[in-house]
Amino acid sequence: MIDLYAAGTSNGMRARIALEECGLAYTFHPVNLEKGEQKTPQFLAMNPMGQIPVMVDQDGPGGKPVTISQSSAILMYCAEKSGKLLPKNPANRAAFLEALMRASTDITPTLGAIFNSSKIKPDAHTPTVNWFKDLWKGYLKVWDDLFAKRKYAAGDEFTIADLSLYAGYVRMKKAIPEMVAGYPNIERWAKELDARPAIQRALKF
Ligand SMILES: N[C@@H](CCC(=O)N[C@@H](CS)C(=O)NCC(=O)O)C(=O)O
Repeated sequence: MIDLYAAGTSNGMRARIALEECGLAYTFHPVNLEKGEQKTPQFLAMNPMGQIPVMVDQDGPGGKPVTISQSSAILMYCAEKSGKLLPKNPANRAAFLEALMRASTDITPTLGAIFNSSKIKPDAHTPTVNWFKDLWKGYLKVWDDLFAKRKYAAGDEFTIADLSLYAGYVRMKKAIPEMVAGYPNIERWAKELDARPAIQRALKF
């Protein structure tokens, strides 16, 4: 029995997409971030950082319960538990780890910086927002060039690196569509992922 506590942010989507794509049954518990539900004593007992997503697996390794936060840790956990979406060829592991970290640690924090600095004080932060927007565009240009040569984020195999990147991409596309426009190879890749039933189920927040 797995419980997922999340909201429809890129980090929340990343975790939910992982569960759906790995075929793991779970109960979804929506967390209202505006109401501060991530700061209640009950939530902080699961994740003292007071942030979503959090996953609780009553049937962790050795049959013991596991509580885990950090969207990319949840991605890895789901992939390892299900034996899915990790590179089969060990020679591809370095490229896989690189793609996963690029997607998880470059894309989502930059997206967060753009959203949060525009939200907090839009006028005062224009140069800051623009700096992060240029950073984002630079990252997407590199991904676009990569997708000209490879089918998926880490090469020929579809892995959780794709899921991580997709969560950030799709969140930005919904919020500021022009930030993902003009990258034809990314669009080709995203279109394929858009059509995956597991991803469609996961995005219904
Ligand atoms: N590095 C963490 C970041 C988690 C995070 O930033 N969660 C945000 C939503 S995307 C959150 O819960 N924000 C509410 C808050 O900080 O109070 C991850 O990958 O899961």
